[in-house]
Amino acid sequence: MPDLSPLKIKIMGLFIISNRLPLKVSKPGNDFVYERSEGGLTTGLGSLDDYPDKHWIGWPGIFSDDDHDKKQIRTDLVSEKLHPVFLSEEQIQNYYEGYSNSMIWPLCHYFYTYIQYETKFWETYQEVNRLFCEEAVKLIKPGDMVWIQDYQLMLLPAMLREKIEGISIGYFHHIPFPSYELFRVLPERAELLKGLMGADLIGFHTHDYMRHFISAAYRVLGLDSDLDEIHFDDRVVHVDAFPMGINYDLHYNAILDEMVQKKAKEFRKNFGNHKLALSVDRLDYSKGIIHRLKGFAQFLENNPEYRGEVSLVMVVVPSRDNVDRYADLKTKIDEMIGSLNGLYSTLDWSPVYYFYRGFPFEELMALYHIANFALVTPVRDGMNLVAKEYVAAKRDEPGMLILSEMAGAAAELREAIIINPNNIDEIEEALLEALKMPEEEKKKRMEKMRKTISKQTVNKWAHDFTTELASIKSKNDQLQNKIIGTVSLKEINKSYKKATKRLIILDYDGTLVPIVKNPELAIPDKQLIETLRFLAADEKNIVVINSGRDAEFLDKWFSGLDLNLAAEHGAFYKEKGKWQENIRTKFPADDEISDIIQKTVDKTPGSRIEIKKTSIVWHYRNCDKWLAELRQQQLVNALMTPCARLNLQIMRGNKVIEVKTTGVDKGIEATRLMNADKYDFIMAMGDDITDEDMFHAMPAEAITIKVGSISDHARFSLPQLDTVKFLNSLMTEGKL
Ligand code: GDG
Repeated sequence: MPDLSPLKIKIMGLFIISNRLPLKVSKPGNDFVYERSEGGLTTGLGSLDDYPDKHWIGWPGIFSDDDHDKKQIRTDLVSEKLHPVFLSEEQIQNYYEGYSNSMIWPLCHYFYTYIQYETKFWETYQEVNRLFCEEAVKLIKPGDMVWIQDYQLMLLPAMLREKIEGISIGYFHHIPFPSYELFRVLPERAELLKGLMGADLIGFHTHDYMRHFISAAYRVLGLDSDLDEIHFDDRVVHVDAFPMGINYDLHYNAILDEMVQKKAKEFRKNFGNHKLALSVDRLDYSKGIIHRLKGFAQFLENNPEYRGEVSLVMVVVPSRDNVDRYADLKTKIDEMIGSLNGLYSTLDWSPVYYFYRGFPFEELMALYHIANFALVTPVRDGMNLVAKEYVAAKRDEPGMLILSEMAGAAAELREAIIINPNNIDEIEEALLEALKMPEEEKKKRMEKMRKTISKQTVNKWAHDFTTELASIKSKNDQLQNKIIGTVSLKEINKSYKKATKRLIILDYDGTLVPIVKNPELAIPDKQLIETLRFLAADEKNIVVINSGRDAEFLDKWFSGLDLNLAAEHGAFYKEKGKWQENIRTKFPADDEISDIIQKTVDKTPGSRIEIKKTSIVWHYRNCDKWLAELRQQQLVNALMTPCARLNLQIMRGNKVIEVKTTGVDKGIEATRLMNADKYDFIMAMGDDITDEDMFHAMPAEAITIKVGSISDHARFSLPQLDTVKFLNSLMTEGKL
């Protein structure tokens, strides 16, 4: 979690980029008519008062081949800070209906078999993402913040990062992010993930989606994460959950509006006295409409006393019904409702009131308000705002929400009656439970849910996201500033040259040689040996290799050079050709610790044990990540008590768990070296947590360098492992 303390950010422009602009454009006569669409997103983003200069980039929702018309639309919208990206019918067909809605959408909703793949879908998806990028490049300046919305634009973050420097980029995924087993199905899985990695912050509705994404980044791109941070190139990409909310006041107060009240009365009168279960969704297979109808049919069949008492009011908003899959779904819904109504309807009661059309906002609010229950049964849903809107719009009236556990909203609305929509019995039972629930209980549960959603509003969602994005940007900037470039190299060179006595401490694995799967193969090459020889030949220099390796290994490769060596994380050091002990506590002679570690090795393929004089190490570089994480926790738990008893410390390193004697670390050795003489240039280079002990032990003016990644703990970083090149340029004042 990044530091969210108030930031001194210079507020620049905020650019929202989404597939659609928040408006409808039409041309009934000679002139264009623009109608603003006031969805939740528009409200949330509109509330971001910290950013007065807000722009929106997106498709205007109208096709035109006429340049004059396009120019006109652009001119009309620019004063509203809306910037159109014009797309052809074919582009919308292939990028939106095609790749977005026939590949990504079914996959993210676990409808693997519904995928339809055509090469031109993917080609157009890339082309349209590029068009969005081109429009954005014309408008966005360094320092601006960009917030990209949803799965139609997954390639855009990386495209923008490449084109414009110094911007902060956020991406929010409104739909579920599936488990790796599903995501791996996508032929372009790596490209999509790399596209997203261009962002500084990637947001999801729930922690589950976030977890799936981090796992996909590891399995597809091999990217390691540290909790919610993924290291990518020389940046940190943050991943977090931001559950989207609604405009709470608007929905809570809706019934105070005269028009809504009028409609509510009218509807109540027309529906008669029976109880109403309400559902509102777009026509989509993910929404569980068929499951709901089956559940309701079973409820009526098994509980005849409720026939004539309870109706299902179903609002299905038309969507994509020119696509076969959707047309089939519609036919199935029509048939099921037809047969259900045919079977049970009476002259004054219908089991299902079915509306295949959208309702004006006031009517929708009236329906929410009079409905006794909301029956929300998606088989997968990113969040589901309808559930939240219903709870708010009921105001203080008792109502009840029946909610699928497959909706993101279920993570927050725990007081709802939670069901698995695939279990038709559960839908029937939930209806019975809701019908029989005492009024007081309903009121209590609805109130608790109202409290939750009144806090987590859409405005808070937008504010939380942008605040975190700004904070991450400033953290990434700080980290970027640490990367050794021309300016900092010059500075380091200057103090190197000026110095009369220098202490240079170098870690070995991951600093002088790359980390490889088999540590025996990590041996120094000729170039490294020559560089070290050259460095040590300067009589002003004391050069030390301070490593976790044992004395034998270091002697084998470095005894021919005029270097000081320190082995086993500072437990032993070699000076003037002789090994000395730095150990304060001896490692116990019995086998208790090695037995525990050996057991872990036996059940973890790819891992191994290393027994050194002062420590025993469990290496897991070659293991499956998930299994290694599990075993790591188990091992630390198992080691805790014996280590406390034997006065040993457990240390987590880079893909290792090391048990060692207390009071010895690389920092102790660095301190010993610094106390042994006076230096006017002290430098330490290292790549992992054990090296940070050295960094901490050093005075503030020392040159501490993190190699291979970026770090909070070192003054500088060399994100690529090019220590040899760096050391050479240090000595020769050359370039990096
Ligand atoms: C995607 C994700 C995620 C519906 N019918 C009418 C109407 N609506 C409004 C509702 C609500 C919105 O549409 C639907 O929002 P959902 O969240 O339920 O679903 P998606 O549109 O699929 O949205 C979803 C969401 O993004 C946000 O991140 O929650 O999981 O799929 O606001 O009120 N509005 C009016 N008449 C209707 O007939 N006026």
